[in-house]
Amino acid sequence: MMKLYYAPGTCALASHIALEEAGADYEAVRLDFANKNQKAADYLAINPKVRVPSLVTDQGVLSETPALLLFITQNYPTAQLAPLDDNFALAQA
Ligand SMILES: N[C@@H](CCC(=O)N[C@@H](CS)C(=O)NCC(=O)O)C(=O)O
Repeated sequence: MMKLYYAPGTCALASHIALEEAGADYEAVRLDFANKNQKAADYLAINPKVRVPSLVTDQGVLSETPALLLFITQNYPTAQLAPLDDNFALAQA
């Protein structure tokens, strides 16, 4: 199962919404920035950029929001999160 690492009030919300809208099977892992969870060694092993979001997949870790959104969109086409039959329209989205 995929794991989304996020922190409240951050740009990870976009990926979180996309996973929910897609009906994806995933676990959301909340990081507490006030307690510097993003700097913990176990998280740095997932994302050395010290940032959220991170999406752990069977194929590896994605850690840039546009990449996560494209990956989710392409992997759940029936959710129709963005147009997949028009590359320009997809880029605009
Ligand atoms: N280029 C990254 C930016 C990620 C980013 O800047 N995340 C912020 C939250 S929006 C973060 O994790 N900051 C860490 C911190 O404040 O310590 C993306 O598009 O996902």
